[in-house]
Amino acid sequence: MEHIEPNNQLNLFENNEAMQNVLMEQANEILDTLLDFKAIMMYYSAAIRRLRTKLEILNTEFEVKYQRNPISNIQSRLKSQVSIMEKLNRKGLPITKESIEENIHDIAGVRVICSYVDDIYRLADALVGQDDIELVVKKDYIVNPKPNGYRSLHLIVRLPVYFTDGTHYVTAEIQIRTIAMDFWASLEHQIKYKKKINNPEVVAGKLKQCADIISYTDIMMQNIRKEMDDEQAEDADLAEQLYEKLKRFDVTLGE
Ligand code: 0O2
Repeated sequence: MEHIEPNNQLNLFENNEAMQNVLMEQANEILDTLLDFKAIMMYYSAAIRRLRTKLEILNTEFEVKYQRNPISNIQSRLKSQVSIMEKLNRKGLPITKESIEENIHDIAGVRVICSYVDDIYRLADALVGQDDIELVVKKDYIVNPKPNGYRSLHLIVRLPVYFTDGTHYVTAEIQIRTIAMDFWASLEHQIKYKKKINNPEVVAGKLKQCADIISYTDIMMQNIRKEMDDEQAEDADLAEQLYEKLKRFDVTLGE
């Protein structure tokens, strides 16, 4: 074994200690960054919970007033850290707390699935009309579908979330679409990420055709429902009207 003079041993020890300090400082910085990131994600997670509650309350209100749930299902997700990094990289943006908050608007994502197209707009208007919701961007892919046939109403909203250190304003993306539009989008999404597709143009053509059929069906279904609603309103005698009112008492208020 190599013999180290006592003086050199001391140097080595000091060097090791200095090295350890540098590593500890670096680890400290990395942990601070990660904790910053965790705090941001906590704000977005809180925003999702606030939005879900708002949507659930609107759903109950519609049920009490009109005996019909506009919302069939609510899904939500927090964008993964890897996806956030990928998106920033793709856009050539720096990976910092500020850059994330400024440029990525879909970290908090809420998808609302409705039965009918008119419910989508009624719900969107009711939500955006609330005092603490600011509409940042609205993309109406129902009126203006994407060339591939994608239909959905996208809202980027900004809302406050309250913590002990104050109020934080965060953005969230809300996608609102019908059950049929959602069915289409999930298949199209799966196909998009498939590595090998035989005849991609043929598949794209078929998907576009399905999207158009779905859009037609959505409108037909909505018209049938409206006709039924109108008939019911016109024909109901007093006994039926009383029965309809009594049914409202059965609505679960979500307490
Ligand atoms: P994921 O995995 O669903 O989150 P931006 O987000 O603003 O940078 P863009 O394209 O301007 O990008 O936003 P846009 O058009 O509002 O679309 C955002 C999201 O809508 C997508 O998120 C999808 O969820 C959905 N979407 C948009 N176009 C399509 C489509 O053609 N097919 C399907 N199936 N979904 C679509 P991400 O981040 O792409 O993916």
